[in-house]
Amino acid sequence: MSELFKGIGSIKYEGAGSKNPLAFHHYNKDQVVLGKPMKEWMPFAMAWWHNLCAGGSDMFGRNTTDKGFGAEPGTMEHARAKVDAGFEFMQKLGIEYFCFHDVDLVPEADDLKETNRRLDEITDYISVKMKETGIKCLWGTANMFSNPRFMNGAGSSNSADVFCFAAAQVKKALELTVKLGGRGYVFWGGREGYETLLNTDVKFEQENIAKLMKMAVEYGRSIGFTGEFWIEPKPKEPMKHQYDFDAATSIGFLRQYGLDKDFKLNIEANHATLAGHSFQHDLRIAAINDMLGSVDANTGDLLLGWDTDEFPFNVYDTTMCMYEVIKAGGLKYGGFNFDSKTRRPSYTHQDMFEAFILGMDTFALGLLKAAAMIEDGRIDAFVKERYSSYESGIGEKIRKGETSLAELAAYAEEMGAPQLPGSGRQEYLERVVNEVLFG
Ligand code: XUL
Ligand code: CO
Repeated sequence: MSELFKGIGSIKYEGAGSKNPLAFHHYNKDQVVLGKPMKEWMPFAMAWWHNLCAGGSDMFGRNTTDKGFGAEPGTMEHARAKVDAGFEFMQKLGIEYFCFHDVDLVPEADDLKETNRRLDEITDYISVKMKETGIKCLWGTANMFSNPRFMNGAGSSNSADVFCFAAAQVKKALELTVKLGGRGYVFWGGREGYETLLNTDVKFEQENIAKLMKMAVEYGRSIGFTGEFWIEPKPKEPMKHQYDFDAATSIGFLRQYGLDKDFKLNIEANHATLAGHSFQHDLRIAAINDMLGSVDANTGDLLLGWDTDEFPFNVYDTTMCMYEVIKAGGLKYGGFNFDSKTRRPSYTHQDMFEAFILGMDTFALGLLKAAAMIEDGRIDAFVKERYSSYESGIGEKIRKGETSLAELAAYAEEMGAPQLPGSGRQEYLERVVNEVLFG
């Protein structure tokens, strides 16, 4: 196998002063931060679909990037060329994990048996590459949204036959995830939602999605999948409304159907902002419910307002992300999957490398700055002080659940009017953040 990314060697850490576009300026994989090397805080992953498949096309124009890697697209030769390209790419960047959908790996055949045979063949090849390089699988999933058969959803489809096809894809994708030693299995419900309530039985559809997930858990555990299942919330796009709207909605769904023991969440930055939240918000909601499984690392553009899947660039966002991740004690099974693609005009192979370097450096800065915020201590101290009225007296009784409405009312009557609750000091706190970031 010959080198595909000629002229690009392995990417090294050169430090903040370097101007070399093909070097890390902040991501220093073995640098210890709060007791753990950077690479352990942030197991980075390459998304097969964006990096090896997406060619820069959009609704208005065809591909700008050549992702043939020397082979004819739509062939098994091309599928193998993508494996070669992917492993060379990950090795050069020091990326230790990848994530995949079934149909990212091979061209889908007309019948399922042939697609599955192709998947067996390609994963044999991927397994060899994994052994050779030490690169691992972070998570697998089934694409149940691209093929026209899934126009009304997969688990939520009105067609029982489509539901069966989805079940078959989930079964196979789980087998592949186990074969490749994946740490997680993702359900992103791209078309699990509706376009109009006029034709939709929401309750029935949600029950069916839960049934599909339950069967996936049972089957996955029966074939030795010991990792975590993750729902990846997203409010809309492609559907007008998607059932896994955001972290809070997905957690409610998992609890309602008894799936919360096996499932956690895969939080994607661009999905959180589409839901009208910040990335940090959905991470926090997941974390406080012990549901923070993994992260799809990207960013949207608030001026555009759709799922642009850009490489992370905003250090405030990655700082607040890593602040949540550190506070949650890190990700147990999960990682940071760059569900991100280069912009349409960034069409060269070098752009692919520079995009990952941007993402990894932006997260490294985020980790360093979040650790500094925690070590600085002013924000934690402020939050603690802000709730200090619950440390003693009547507040302590409320906190411990040792009081009643009648007792509180009597207390309030005695007190007269409470004082104002103390300034939130947002501007001060934001200045603290800036101070930590910029000195
Ligand atoms: C789509 C998206 C998916 C999932 C996996 O918005 O994020 O790529 O991550 O299906
Ligand atoms: Co994603």
